[in-house]
Amino acid sequence: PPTIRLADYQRSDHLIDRVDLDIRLDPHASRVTAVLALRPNPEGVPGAPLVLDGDELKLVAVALDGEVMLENAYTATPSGLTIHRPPQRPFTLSIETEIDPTANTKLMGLYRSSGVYCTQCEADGFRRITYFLDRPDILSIYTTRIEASREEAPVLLGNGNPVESGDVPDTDRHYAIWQDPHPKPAYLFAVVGGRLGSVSGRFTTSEGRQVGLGVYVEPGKEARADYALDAVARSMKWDEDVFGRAYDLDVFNVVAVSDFNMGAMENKGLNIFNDKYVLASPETATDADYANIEAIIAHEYFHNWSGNRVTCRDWFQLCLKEGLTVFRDQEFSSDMRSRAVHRISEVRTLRARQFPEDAGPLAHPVRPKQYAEINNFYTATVYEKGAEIVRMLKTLIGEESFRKGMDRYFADNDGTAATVEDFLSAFATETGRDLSHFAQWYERPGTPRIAVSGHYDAAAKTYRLDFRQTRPGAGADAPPLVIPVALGLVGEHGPLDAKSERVRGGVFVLDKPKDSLVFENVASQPVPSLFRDFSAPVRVEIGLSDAERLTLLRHDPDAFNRWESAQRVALRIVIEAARSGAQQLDGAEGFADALAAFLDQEALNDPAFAALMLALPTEGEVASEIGANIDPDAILSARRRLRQAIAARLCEPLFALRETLAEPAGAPFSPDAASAGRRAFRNAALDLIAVADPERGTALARAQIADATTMTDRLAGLATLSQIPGEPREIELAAFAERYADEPLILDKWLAIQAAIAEDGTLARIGRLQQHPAFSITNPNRVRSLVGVFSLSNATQFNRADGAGYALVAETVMALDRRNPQIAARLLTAFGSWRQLEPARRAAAEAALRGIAAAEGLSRDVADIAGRSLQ
Ligand code: HT7
Ligand code: ZN
Repeated sequence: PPTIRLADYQRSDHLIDRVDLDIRLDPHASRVTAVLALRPNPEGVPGAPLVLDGDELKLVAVALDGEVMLENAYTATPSGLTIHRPPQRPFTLSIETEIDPTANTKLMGLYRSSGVYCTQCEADGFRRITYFLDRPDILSIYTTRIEASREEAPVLLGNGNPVESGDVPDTDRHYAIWQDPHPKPAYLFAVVGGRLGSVSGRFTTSEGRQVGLGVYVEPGKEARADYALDAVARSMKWDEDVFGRAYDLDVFNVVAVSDFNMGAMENKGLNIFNDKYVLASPETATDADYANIEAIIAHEYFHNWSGNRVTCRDWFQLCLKEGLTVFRDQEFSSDMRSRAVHRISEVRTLRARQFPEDAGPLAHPVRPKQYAEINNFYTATVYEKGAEIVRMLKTLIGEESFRKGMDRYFADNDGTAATVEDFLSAFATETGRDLSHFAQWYERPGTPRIAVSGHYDAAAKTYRLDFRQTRPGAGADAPPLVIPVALGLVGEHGPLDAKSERVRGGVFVLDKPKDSLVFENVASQPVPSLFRDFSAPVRVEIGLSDAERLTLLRHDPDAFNRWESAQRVALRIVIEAARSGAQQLDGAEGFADALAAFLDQEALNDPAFAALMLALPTEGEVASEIGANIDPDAILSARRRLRQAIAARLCEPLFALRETLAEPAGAPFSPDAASAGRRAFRNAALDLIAVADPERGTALARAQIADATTMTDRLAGLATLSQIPGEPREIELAAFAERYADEPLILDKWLAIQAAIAEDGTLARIGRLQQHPAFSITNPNRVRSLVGVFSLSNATQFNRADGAGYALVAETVMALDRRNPQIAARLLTAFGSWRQLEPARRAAAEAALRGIAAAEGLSRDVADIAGRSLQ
């Protein structure tokens, strides 16, 4: 497939000021008439042909300034419409196309999901609706008339504000007209038509605008939409309070659909969501679901400014909206919940998804320089590492300057399509700083490594830290990165008040390949606490002993580093045990004792944080830390042994804490962070009790499944039981499936639990589940829950030495490719770390990848991932 390069960016030769759409919805033959008000771009090439994008389109008619065009004046194919000699003045082009939304299994463009018409246009789906200049720097004002059978689609929604609606005389059809006054790129266009229930609310903006809020869901599920509606109102308020951003239309609607390629989409005034991220009730949704709904509602809403009012010039600038908006939603969730707990979960996500991506063949800069298929660049690097860059910028320039820079960015670029340079220049102007060096973060792939060594001079009472930064794969001439290192010193009895003139506001800026700093007045040998709050997305190499790390666990005022210290000790133990195979784990007892002391003092004060302390690094994190010659079986076994050692030591205290933290009978449900934290701790405790004593764990888990009043507890009981082979597990799994037979989103959790069982029988189990009525290859949520979870969260079975795990995923990729290439390609990214495996598995994974790469008729999406993975 052709490669598109950032360096080749050229302005469009034509502009589209207005778009008038008439969309007549029909299950198989929807008709779209687009009237485009075009003009030559004064900054483009005069007289250039007008080349409009299309994708699987059928042209019905085309007219220029109202006159039917002669056939030799244009060329139309399913993938494009070229007007050979467009007028050198403003003109209108009317284009009629016909589409079959029912046959649209790619879920891009206009499609039907459970009888509901909806659209998905990012990144390049609008061209599947009509011929267009489908690029984000073409901003137009849209008016949309939607028409449908009143019976089939009583609800008709579009972007902007509703202006008119009524019946189509002498038919069973009706229409609605929507007008969006804000110029937008085509990727933000949306319509919805269907039989939907809704809940509604109102919000008055800081500017006095009365906004009608609506959340539309499958009829009968309205009660499950209240939490999402509330999250919309809280997001609106937060963006006003924290970023000074008010909403700018009279309505804001959210629609939940059940077939959706990603989480949600920020179409102007009409956000469309995967129903998984809207629907919630205590009986059906877990605490994690509630937190995700809150975060994703906020994320899509925040795009209204970071993405919609200021959009991207081209898709290379994707991080400009996504990284920034992830940063904004992370801040929102931190304000709504516990900041420390949230930060830890952000870093866990980054390490689980982005670090491996950055270490493998799919690594790319946060702002890629080239792509073959843009849909493959909605990655953890663009989103999560992109957010970390914004966070580092804030750390470097300080809170006040950051807010001023953001205000300037929005003011200077409102209504335009911007670049990363525009973003940084707002902060450079505001602070008078040169940020060109900092901009390197957008350009270089790979996770930097920071080697640190500490030297205490007892006589001089000074402590020196030497830093050295390297980026894997970067040549010696590669410029160093600007890295904010938030740090402090900790002593045997607590934090030390030592000062260094190079540390301002608790932050040292490392912007050279090597640098040192000296703390004065250090009374005794300290332990350095580095990269507090994970102040930069780097790997740190420092030779601290377990004892030093456990000092940080006890005394570091930085909650993130307390947790991090425990993780580091656990990683050291697991990695050594995986390498040696030794049954005896060196240091496990001391670690378990430290955890016991921590629990004793703090579990009751902050159960959510305590639950995170109990969670050992995942098998994936251990593998990513080892980095080469990985044997997943050895990692699983070593990690299990450490869990057993900890569980044996903590079993009784955990049992007692679990009782103390039990909700009083009849207590009302709340999804808030405090209640969720108590549930998280109780369930982490249950899991460890079951490790120490499977019989007792089985009894407790079964009782919890039977008595649970929340989905969090019922599912946690089932998850614990799923790790204990035997009849009770199979009985409870079957009962759960029966109980929730009509709840696809709950059965997704049931599929996921089984896909993650680290046992030889899982492959056969998955084979059976693929035939189960709960599974469907046509629904992305089902595929992600079964095959996606298997590939990402079941390291030993996906990486089976006989290659059968790879074969299962490869077969699913191939079965999906024609139907939904985006989902197929995403599934295939599970092979991204294949080069780091031990030789036998590496060979098996490579063979599976080569088999896919050699297949005929691959989509661009899958061909791109397979090709890059093998590079
Ligand atoms: N901006 C959106 C990204 C997106 C997407 C969403 C649904 C289906 C296909 C999609 N392609 C790209 C979602 C977001 O990150 O906010
Ligand atoms: Zn986004």
